[in-house]
Amino acid sequence: MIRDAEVLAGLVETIRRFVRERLVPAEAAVEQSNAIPPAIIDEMRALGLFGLSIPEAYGGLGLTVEEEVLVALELGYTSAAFRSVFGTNNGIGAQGIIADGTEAQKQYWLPRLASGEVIGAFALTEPDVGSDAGSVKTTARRDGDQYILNGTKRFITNAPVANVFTLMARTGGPGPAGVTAFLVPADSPGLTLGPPDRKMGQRGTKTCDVILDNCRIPADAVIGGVEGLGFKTAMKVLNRGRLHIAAFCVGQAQRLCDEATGFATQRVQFGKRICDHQLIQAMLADCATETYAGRCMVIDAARRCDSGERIIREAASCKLFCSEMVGRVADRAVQIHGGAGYMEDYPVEHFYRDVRLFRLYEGTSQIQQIIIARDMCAQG
Ligand code: COS
Repeated sequence: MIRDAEVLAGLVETIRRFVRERLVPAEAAVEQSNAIPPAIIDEMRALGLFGLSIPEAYGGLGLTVEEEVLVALELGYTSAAFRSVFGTNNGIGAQGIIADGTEAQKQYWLPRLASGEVIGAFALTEPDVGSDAGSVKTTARRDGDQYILNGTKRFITNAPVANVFTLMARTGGPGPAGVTAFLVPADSPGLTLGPPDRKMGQRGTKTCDVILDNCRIPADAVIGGVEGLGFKTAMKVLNRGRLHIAAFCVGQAQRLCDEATGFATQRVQFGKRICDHQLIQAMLADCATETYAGRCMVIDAARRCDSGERIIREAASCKLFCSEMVGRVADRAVQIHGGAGYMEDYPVEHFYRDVRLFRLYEGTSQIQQIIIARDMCAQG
């Protein structure tokens, strides 16, 4: 749902310019330094990027899902590491509070997340708990007016810079119903961080373990104040997150299309530009067609979400198709570049590595297939 077409067009255009004029030129430096320049982070704050999806009542821009998807399509045009700076504040690090938090939790955390004063992160995955998210092993034991947390959370995006974690821990029996969501401040006694993860791609994105060793937090840190709802909170967060990731993948695919087309129109082999060779044309056309298909499906799913439809299956379908699609597009973009595509001098080299993650996080492709097929069978 687009609330005010003119205001949205202005926002999208501002973000488009920021991405293309400030972020794209900084990509190579981020690859080299494995860090986002602080000046760029300040500009992101000034643009309101930390609060895109946080309701206006709590200091954010309160974008509808369709508006958020249109912004994500623009953000996807540059290295994924840039989005990760503010991605968790809009997505997995804030949506749990927005969906299920108490009014006091919203009042305290959301304005701080929206301004970027506080960085939020989402701690669900553990060393032995990945796809089977309902089997969380981290424990939370009530002790008077506190909980005591024990366990390890793994691959937590933005953990090295986070101030607060939406963290899932077990308060009850086995399975999803025994999981509770907590808001755990990073400075809680007993919380420490592991060393930075060394990843295949997305250089500049910070992830590490979060270790809880008799970590004490106040009892009012339970999201929504009720135990046993944490798995459902996590699933709600992931539904919207999956749609956002899907739109971001389409943005990445668009960039890869443009890089491949730019190269193919310059490079000459066998006496003509390679874009005039039909086998190259086939790859370009497949890239453009699949990117367009992804764009259509994420906008459709976002509109359905804004109109109140249940979009669990659609969000999973978008995540599945768009993350797999951008992998194929990246592969073709490297192929069109030939040997040059394997060299760091061309952006397709790191995009190829970067996009591999989209098929893994916020639910693997196989998990999306399970969600889709289960939903189909349940509907009869
Ligand atoms: N949205 C809303 N509610 C959901 C949901 C969703 N996407 N998926 C499950 N639920 C609800 C179910 O309706 C069920 O509720 P009831 O108990 O009231 O019936 C409850 O949650 C338990 O669901 P289910 O029985 O389906 O749980 P499973 O243990 O079988 O697991 C999957 C379901 C596999 C879908 C879940 O574990 C999952 O998404 N895993 C991937 C985790 C992931 O994405 N990790 C990435 C790390 S975060 S970056």
